[in-house]
Amino acid sequence: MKRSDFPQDFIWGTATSSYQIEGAVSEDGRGLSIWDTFSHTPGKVKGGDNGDVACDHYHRYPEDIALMKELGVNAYRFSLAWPRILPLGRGTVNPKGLDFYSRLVDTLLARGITPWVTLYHWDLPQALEDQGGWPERETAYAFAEYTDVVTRHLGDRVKHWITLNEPWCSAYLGYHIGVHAPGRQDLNLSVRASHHLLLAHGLAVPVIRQNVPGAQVGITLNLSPGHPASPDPADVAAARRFDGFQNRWYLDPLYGFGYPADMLALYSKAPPVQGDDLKTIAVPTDFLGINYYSRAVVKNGDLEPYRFQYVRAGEEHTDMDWEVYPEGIYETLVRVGREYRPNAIYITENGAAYPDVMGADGQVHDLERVRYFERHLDLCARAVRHGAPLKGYFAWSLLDNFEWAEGYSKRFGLVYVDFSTQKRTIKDSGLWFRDFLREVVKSS
Ligand code: JJW
Repeated sequence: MKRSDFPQDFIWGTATSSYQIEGAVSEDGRGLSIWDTFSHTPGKVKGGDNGDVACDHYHRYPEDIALMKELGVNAYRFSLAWPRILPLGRGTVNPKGLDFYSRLVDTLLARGITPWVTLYHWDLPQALEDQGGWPERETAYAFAEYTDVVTRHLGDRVKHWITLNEPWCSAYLGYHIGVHAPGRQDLNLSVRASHHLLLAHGLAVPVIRQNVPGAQVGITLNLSPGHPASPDPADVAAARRFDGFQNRWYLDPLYGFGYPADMLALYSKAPPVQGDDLKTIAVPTDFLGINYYSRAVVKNGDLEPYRFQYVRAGEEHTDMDWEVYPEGIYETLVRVGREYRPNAIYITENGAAYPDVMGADGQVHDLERVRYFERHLDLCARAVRHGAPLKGYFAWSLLDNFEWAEGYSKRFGLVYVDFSTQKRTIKDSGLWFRDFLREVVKSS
């Protein structure tokens, strides 16, 4: 598997998100986000960790861009912290927040790295959560206003825009099971949240197109194939429900099919669809972003209202205890390409956590991660050969960072971060990625 197994114009990048790397949470007028509140609530995040300092990327971004340059990537996916720009979520703009992202974008462009901006990667302004958060329709309108502010400011230089990252996580982990911010636990709230997240996307896309000449716009979903634990029809039906829960609930409305009827039937309260909402959500986009980590194996079970349960499958697992299942990236790319016909697909995240240690030689020999990347990229190349419209790949993540409820205990970086000194060391996987990207296409 070589770089030349992919098209010449393929996009190669690394990805991060604001709360996971920036730190500087009280600097330059930044407002609070739901992750500040959540991570400072005892018992919510492993080890009591929080994003107050994280990778200190707010101050160290020039060094981090230099690392990207060393890796040889041609794109960088990062997110904007909404509460840096609108500290109360809507209304007064904080120019210093915009200035930071403007400097970041200018530094990337000066170094020949294309910025890919995610507008919402989970750090909702706390002020909006205080008014009800994503279960309230107003939050979708606030997102469209925020999108207007930032695209007017950065749209002359940033052409690649991702509205939302993993709305399944925001809705389900944040509002149903409460393991992520804001930590509320109510199925009905999560269904409402999922609709308003999709509505926020649909409202934002035309705003981006209006403000950004030549914009490429999409949304990023975290998709997983769901496989039945046995051929028993009850398990096969459970896998279908998992697919509805994880994948179709988002894909179907985005591609004009409305909410899946089998899933609607599981909810006692339907999502609060008004007027033309489904048309708004199905606005054409330029690409679909897919984050792929693993598959799910499920059987008929008790998880309400979905009535499946996860089964631990396979032999190989990452430090997140997620199965290493490279075939799933191929299955997802080919299936989504055929069934939904997106104009383009980008893998906007793929990667693995392993318990890395800094060796006595000052190096990090993360050979399992190297294998993870090799095997997933091999199957991406196969998906391209079999017609999937895959146009690029972003490794998660550039840096070890704040892995949400797992705190700093899970390391996903191509670059190791010593959180006591902020020293960065490119891991063997980062060196492997650099060498992979350096491979020159030989002419025959
Ligand atoms: C599911 C936990 C039940 C991130 C999940 C928790 C359920 C008690 C990696 N993607 O850091 C999925 N990541 O910010 C976005 N992807 O359920 C980027 N999915 O427990 C990465 C976490 C995740 C999850 C984490």
